[in-house]
Amino acid sequence: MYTKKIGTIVSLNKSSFVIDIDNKLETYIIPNNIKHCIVVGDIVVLNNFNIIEKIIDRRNIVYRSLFSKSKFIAANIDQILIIIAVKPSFSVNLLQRILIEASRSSIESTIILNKIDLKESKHLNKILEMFSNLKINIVKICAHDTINTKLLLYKILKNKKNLFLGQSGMGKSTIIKTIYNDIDIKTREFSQKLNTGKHTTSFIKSYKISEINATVIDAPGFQTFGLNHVTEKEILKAFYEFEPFFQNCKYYNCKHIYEKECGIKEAIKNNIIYEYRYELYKNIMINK
Ligand SMILES: Nc1nc2c(ncn2[C@@H]2O[C@H](COP(=O)(O)OP(=O)(O)OP(=O)(O)O)[C@@H](O)[C@H]2O)c(=O)[nH]1
Ligand SMILES: [Zn+2]
Repeated sequence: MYTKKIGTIVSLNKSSFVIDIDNKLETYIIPNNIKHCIVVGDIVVLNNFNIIEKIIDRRNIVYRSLFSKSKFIAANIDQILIIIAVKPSFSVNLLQRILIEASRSSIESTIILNKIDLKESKHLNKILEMFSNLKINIVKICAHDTINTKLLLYKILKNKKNLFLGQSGMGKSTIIKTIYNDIDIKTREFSQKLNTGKHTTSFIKSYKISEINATVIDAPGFQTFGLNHVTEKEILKAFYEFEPFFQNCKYYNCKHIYEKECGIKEAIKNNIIYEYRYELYKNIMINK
């Protein structure tokens, strides 16, 4: 009999993928012709021979790109959590880039500040104040404090497919270990399937937290986030506080970079727009 199976890709490496079919994990080889087409979070149809026959239309796809080279991260996401930490220092530019990608793909985003047991610098406080005033959701945790981390994050993650992104060293793996139920059989089953035996962040993989009906997708830490695929209009959309001032720009196609009579520049002079945020805008527009 010809039976088709539908499942969600939970992990990928160069040659094989792990798929969740009705809560059971199965591993198959990726055929060469679709190697670069599938991504974690994809819902796919397998034929009798366990070959991917179809990728169901994606709600969204998160990726980064450098020149014409794109790196898919995950698909069908409800929320992006950007992990930063009190220490070591992190790139605000990178954080802003992820916020832009979230805005482009119309996915809500939350900043998770980890390691609040360490002392925050004045600079960090200023950055956090800026994002907070811009109505960007910030949640502060100490991943070593299991009870409170679970309490805070479970509320945010509940009933959602959550993508965790962040630079190396911010504590992403520690957070995932903290919120993930260690005794859940899936952990062991999953590790065995991938033949790692322990939790390492070397490729993108997802975990189910059944208690709260949530999925956590863990992507390896990275140092760059190219936005070559994002249009200038989409970048501007992420700097939504600029919008009321466009009408004061002399030129209808003002890019707010080289033009002199510019509503955005005027708003910065009048301390209405954060200069720091504008510098991020300028830098990202020039070096997408
Ligand atoms: N003080 C403090 N240290 C933490 C906290 N969370 C994580 N760490 C430490 O930060 C270091 C980095 O944590 P990881 O979880 O390995 O970081 P990561 O972001 O997953 O890094 P990669 O695996 O390189 O992507 C480890 O030494 C952790 O013990 C925290 O809340 N407070
Ligand atoms: Zn302008």
